[in-house]
Amino acid sequence: MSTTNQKVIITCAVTGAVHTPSMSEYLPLSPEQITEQSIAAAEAGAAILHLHARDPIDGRPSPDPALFQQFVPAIAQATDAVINITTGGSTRMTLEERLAYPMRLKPELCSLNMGSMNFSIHPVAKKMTSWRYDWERPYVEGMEDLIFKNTFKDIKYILEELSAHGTRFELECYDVGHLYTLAYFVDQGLIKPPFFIQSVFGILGGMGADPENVAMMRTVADRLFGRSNYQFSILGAGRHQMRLLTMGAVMGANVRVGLEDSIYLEKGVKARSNAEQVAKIRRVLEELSFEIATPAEARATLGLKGATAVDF
Ligand code: KMH
Ligand code: ZN
Repeated sequence: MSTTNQKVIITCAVTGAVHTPSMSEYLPLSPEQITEQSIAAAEAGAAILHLHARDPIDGRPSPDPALFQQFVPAIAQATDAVINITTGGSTRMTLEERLAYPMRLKPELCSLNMGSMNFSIHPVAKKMTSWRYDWERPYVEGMEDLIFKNTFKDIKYILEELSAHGTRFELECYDVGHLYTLAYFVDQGLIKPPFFIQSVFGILGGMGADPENVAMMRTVADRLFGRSNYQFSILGAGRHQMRLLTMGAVMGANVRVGLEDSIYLEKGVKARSNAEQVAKIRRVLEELSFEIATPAEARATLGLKGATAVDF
């Protein structure tokens, strides 16, 4: 059966750990900014909010549970969007740091990165003419020599520890091999359908944002899992964002936007908020007669435990 008539779940990744404050003045950094932009993104149509924390003093990515607590409960109180907490953190954080807040909150949904890889935006440093904070330049340039570590043991640990609390996963797949890694964990009985496969295109170190790669990921996922056992979703980094998401939706995928993935709204125009990107993809999809999923519909589709089962 075709799944292309299904409602589209919009995820918004609000701030992330890739972009730095000097790259966009609109990137939310403080708990207040993250709260305000998350609520606006949900009001614009995002059913899922993917969240990282930053130090309010200088905007550097932080795994500190006390910082997360300054915005996550406030967002949960103001919206019914699904709260999705990163377990990827940043390439500089230890696994223990990355899991500190997810283990405390026991959210409905967490990201889970399906392999170790190079993951870098160091070429952007050459284009920057000034930096707002001292940490930014070494942070961005240093990515050239860092590994985003997600070993089989790490993935197994995250699956075991968080599944025990009923948390499910946004499975970040940056390459076709990551689908086979997911299939391995399915075989091990560590994860059950429906799988929420976030296919990530256009990250330096992962697969490129070519339409053929979207088709390949869809084909391999169909073969490994069967279409009725997974939800496909598309993340296109940087300038690829809106076009790749539109292509994905036509293929029956859900979509992810947000300033974590792109600071632009269109060529040469920075997004002034996360909500602007949500509103844009929503506009495009509705023009194509797609319906947008509510948070309740996203919960039902992804088999989530519900917001009342989270330790806010
Ligand atoms: N930054 C994205 C490409 C995570 O937070 O676990 C992937 C991501 C990782 O969202
Ligand atoms: Zn993230």
